[in-house]
Amino acid sequence: MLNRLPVLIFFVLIGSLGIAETFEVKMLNRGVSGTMVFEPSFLKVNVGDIIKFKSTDKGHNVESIKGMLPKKVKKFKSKISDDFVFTVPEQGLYGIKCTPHYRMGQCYSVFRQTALSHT
Ligand SMILES: [Cu+2]
Repeated sequence: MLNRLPVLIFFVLIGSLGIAETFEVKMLNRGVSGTMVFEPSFLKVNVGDIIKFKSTDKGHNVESIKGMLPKKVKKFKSKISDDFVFTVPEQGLYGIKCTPHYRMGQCYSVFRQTALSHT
């Protein structure tokens, strides 16, 4: 169910010894997993890796989800229909949403449950 939401979750693990990798995430009106999605909707990355959010379809953006960022990382939000590049600063769990589409469907309650289970 999570992969149908306009949300990207990624984990950052400690112990990266290699060269930083670059990942591309598309913001889409329709993807393999449904409408209004990030593809991929899940990433496992290392500190220093770069995530490029591509505004493949217009009308989307990237915003950190309150309570779903490592403590030292400041919240962030991109402009609608703009590409956004994020360099991963800390290990931990990151929740990213598309601001205009986050409240569509039942995604909000799902993410409350997820957030509560981590507290
Ligand atoms: Cu969107």
